[in-house]
Amino acid sequence: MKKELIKIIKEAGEILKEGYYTKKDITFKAKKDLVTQYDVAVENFLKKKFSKKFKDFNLIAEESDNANVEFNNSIIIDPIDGTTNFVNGVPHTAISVGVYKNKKPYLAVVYNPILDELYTAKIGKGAYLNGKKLKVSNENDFQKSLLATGFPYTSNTNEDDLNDVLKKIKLILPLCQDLRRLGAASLDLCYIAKGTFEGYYEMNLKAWDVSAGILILTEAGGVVSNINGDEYTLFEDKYLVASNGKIHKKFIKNLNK
Ligand code: LIP
Repeated sequence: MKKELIKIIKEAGEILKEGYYTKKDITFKAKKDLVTQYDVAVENFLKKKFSKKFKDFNLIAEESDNANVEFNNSIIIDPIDGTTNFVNGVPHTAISVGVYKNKKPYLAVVYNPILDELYTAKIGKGAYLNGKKLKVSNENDFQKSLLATGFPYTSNTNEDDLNDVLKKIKLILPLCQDLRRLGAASLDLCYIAKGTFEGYYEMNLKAWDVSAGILILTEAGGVVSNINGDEYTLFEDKYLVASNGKIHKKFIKNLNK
């Protein structure tokens, strides 16, 4: 299944790439939450191919109505993660696809066709970037750790969320090396997997933002949890906290100070 999945996602990458260099029609799903004709085109392409090839899986996708779709055995699709980057010509954007069996991650692909970076993972078989095995960093000093975060669209409309975003930045920033906001959650997780970042946290993520990145990171030796340090539950937990594992306890402690 992995080979076929990658082949299809690489083909879809051509649509993303074409769109990246073309003028786009932009509509707003909500304040600040963009969608273009390319998000829809990539999603439709993937759904059409997956429904033919992988009949045993339900398809859950960002631009679709997923109301009555069962999660158990599913392929969770973000056609363009980092849409704001995509629209503005920031080359940090990717197609993210996570395959779940009995609600557990099974296969994952995150593909940035602009930088030609293909991250893949299979449960128990490791994580790879363009075929090269990935391993998280060995840094265990929180003060020397480069972290990333994201600002959910809801923080622009919900004052409690905005206050929480600001509160956590105030807590974390003085304690770590620095804090990045690159704008694509799937890639943030891959960047920990390859040892670039030590950690990442964000609230209100959607399943498609992280369905693939979670497996890529854990297969590279990293850890994903909720804000209490317990198992992160897709579709349910408010916060996702991810790290190289070595700083995780400290990370959880510092986020909750
Ligand atoms: C976005 C992300 C971004 C995050 C936003 C949003 P989209 O996904 O990956 O990093 O901060 O909350 O979920 O909308 O570009 O697919």
